[in-house]
Amino acid sequence: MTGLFITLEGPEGAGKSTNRDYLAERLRSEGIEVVLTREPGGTPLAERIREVLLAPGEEQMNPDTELLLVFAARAQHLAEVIRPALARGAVVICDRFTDSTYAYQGGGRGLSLERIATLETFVQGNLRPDLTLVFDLPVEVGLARASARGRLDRFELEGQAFFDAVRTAFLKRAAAEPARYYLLDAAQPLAQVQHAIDALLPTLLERARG
Ligand code: T5A
Repeated sequence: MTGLFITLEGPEGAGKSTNRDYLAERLRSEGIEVVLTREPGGTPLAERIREVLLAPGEEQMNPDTELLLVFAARAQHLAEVIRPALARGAVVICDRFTDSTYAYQGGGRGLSLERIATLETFVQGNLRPDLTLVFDLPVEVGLARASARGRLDRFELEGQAFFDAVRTAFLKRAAAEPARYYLLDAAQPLAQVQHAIDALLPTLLERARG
């Protein structure tokens, strides 16, 4: 039996964490085993790598270092959490995954997409999400939501051009593979975003029950 791998993606402050919890609750109330996790992070060791990635520091992080740290955390997360959960038939809901690498390190930092694809295959083999929800919204709306929470992390300190490139990369990936991506207008009021998620539930339940 293999489970269902769902990822939530989008720019800063798009509502991924809020709706990750919402989706998990809806599936659990139907008796489905859900493993809720996030990237970078998801295991104690991967969370330590997350701290390194997010902490602003005096020494500028080289983009290749950033890319390798993201995939190092992912290798640990896959081995310890994601693969075992999928193997026992659970639904894994992950707040960000490799689409974020294509968007932030590829789009934002301008690293080669081929290099990212090489690391993706090295770390994941042929594992890819079954479904990816992309929470799309104007950059300034997302950043305003994120800044309302207080101190900004190393990525949130980037400028408008970086986040425009991130958003464009997500939209491009979603357009290129419509069967895997489900695009949501995350600028809408939360109730409407969750209404759109509800519309997906019958399909998700069917797939989760195999
Ligand atoms: N990263 C990650 C990479 O560079 N490469 C990678 O490969 C990976 C995996 C991780 C950072 O790491 C980078 C990208 C990121 O910069 P993170 O904390 O996981 O950071 O990601 P963030 O996007 O920074 O997380 P946020 O918490 O800021 O955004 P969320 O989760 O999208 O938003 P959420 O749910 O916390 O909501 C933010 C606020 O908006 C409100 C919520 O109540 C909350 O206050 N809100 C709404 N308000 C109005 N209307 C709605 N529809 C709303 N939805 C939510």
